[in-house]
Amino acid sequence: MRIDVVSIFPGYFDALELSLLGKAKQRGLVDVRVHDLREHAHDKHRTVDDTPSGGGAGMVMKPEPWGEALDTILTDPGAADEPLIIFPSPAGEVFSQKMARELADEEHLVFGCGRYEGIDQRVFDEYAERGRVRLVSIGDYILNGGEVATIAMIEAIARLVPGVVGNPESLVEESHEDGLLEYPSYTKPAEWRGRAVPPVLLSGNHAAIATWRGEQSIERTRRVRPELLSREQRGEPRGRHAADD
Ligand code: 6GU
Repeated sequence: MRIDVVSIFPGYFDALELSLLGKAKQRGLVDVRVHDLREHAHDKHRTVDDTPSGGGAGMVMKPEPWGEALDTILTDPGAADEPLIIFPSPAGEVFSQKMARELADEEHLVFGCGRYEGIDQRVFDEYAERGRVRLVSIGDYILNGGEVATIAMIEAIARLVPGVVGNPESLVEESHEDGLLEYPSYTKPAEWRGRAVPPVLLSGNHAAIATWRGEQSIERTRRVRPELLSREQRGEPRGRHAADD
């Protein structure tokens, strides 16, 4: 998978060199390239923002550096025919494990990280007319820019690319993969500070362990995230539910 990122703070993405993602990069499973938007600003101060048309607080990112940066990426010989451009934005559709699975099937993703009050709307309109564009939020709170959101999305997507996570079984047992939160985990010692590992986990009875884990998942989801449960799991008459998709 090829991933290009455009940002005025390329240093944020040094974090992608660490751990699993760094290894996946080294092994050529994900090819991440980070571009400094200011390389595409040609005045003396390499200006990327300006005052909002119509007035108001804050600054808006100018369209010209964005156009030049994105055109450079899209015309690179290594680019896919139809890359998907993602603009992280609190005004976008909300990122989820389901979206991560969809995006992990893409050949080429381009993330355009806005700062300030956002990017001139004509940039979205231009690239939506020429190809595929999605505005994506990582939740209902405000960050100062798209960089941290992009790192979160790249981590969630890249770990679903075949080969990135060593044991693919660990992917299916996680929170959100089956629409439920994950059951609690324990390891040795069997007792720590007077707290025992639940005896069923030491019983060797694999069916009983699977049943216990399933019950724990549903109980935890009901307590912390009841909206994730289907009507059936909540004990209501059956109807369609997003978790069944
Ligand atoms: Cl994608 N960007 C910003 N600036 N804030 C956010 C966000 C994105 N998702 C949630 N908050």
